[in-house]
Amino acid sequence: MAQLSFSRRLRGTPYTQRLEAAGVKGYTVYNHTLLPTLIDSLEADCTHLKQHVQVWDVACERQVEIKGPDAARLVQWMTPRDLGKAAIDQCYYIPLVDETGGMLNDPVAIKLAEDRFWISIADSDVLLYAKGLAIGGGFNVEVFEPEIDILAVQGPKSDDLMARVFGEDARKVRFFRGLWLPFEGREMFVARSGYSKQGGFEIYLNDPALGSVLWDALFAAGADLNVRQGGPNLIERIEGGLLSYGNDMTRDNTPYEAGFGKFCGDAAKLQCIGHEALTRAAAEGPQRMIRGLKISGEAVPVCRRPWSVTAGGDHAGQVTSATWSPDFGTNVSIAMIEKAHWTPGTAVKVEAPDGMRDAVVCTLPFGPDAA
Ligand code: THG
Repeated sequence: MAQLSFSRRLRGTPYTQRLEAAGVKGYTVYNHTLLPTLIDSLEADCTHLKQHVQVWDVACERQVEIKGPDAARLVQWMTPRDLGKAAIDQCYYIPLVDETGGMLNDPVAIKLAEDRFWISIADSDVLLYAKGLAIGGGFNVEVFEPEIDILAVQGPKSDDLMARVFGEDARKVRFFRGLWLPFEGREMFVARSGYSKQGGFEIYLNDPALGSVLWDALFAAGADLNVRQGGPNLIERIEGGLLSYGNDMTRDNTPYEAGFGKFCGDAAKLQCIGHEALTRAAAEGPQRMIRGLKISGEAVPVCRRPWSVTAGGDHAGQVTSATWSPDFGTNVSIAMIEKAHWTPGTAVKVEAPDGMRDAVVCTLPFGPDAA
């Protein structure tokens, strides 16, 4: 397999040296930044995550800061999620959509003050988009990328590890809320969030010089908790139904197709970008939607481009993420499935690179009872 060429454009993080010293085996590129995806093996990484606690370099989840008198108005213009009652230090999963109602990103937004937000972005260039909107629309805001490098602590022993490093207050952080907790004489935003279903925290490190200090503190405090380095795990995230922007949904999809209807307010009232298209899409109802698919046969290869899904010879959708799940004893996948075939239990065929396979539509997240 060909290698990636490294350069300044492919950004490292304050944790990269530590990752490499600990023997990281694989990266992907996310927001032009290295993101570790393989430590030992996908299966061993997944099993460890479900049993212990892992430290993840997710500094690639870059922050777009929007600050100033028009900050709240600009953020609300960018998303159909109603942020009217948003509380300070709370996190909100917000679809960003364009004028056609197409998804541009699915970030976590944090309201830090009435006039200050972080948009913790998935893999697309929201900084440029927000700057364009602010400049073109005459918003009185600053839009910039602050020096914030998230380190995630994920897994069932996360509370114990965090309490040892950040104090007992860490246990009080509620889901999708944050507290400013002390570390090395600074206060850092610590939220109960992260890209796994195993529970955990995200530490918004605000001094890159403290990156290896924080890393070392977590590993020193967690030796008896079997702490290990990790990263977003393909198996765990597909089982848990966590979507990946650019893979499972793109600009071609509305938030309703992505299953984000619950994160959309009344688009017409919000006057957000795309409100006309979204109002029409909501009235018509989606024609396709995100689903799980259990795919038969032995372990599937990596899904590098969408795999066609058919039913009785008709187009029924596409698989965009897939992997073998040791815990469920089957291949699990995330797919965009057309309305005529999206009922859980529907039998379909998947055109995998190594041949046709039988598959069954099911709900997300995957569970022992999923159809
Ligand atoms: N954390 C932070 N920023 C991020 C991510 C993150 N930016 C990029 C990417 N991940 C955005 N994607 C997601 C996808 C799912 C979730 C968060 C970010 C997530 N979803 C919860 C779930 O599905 O169980 C529910 C969220 C809710 O109920 O509001 O956590 O991981 N900082």
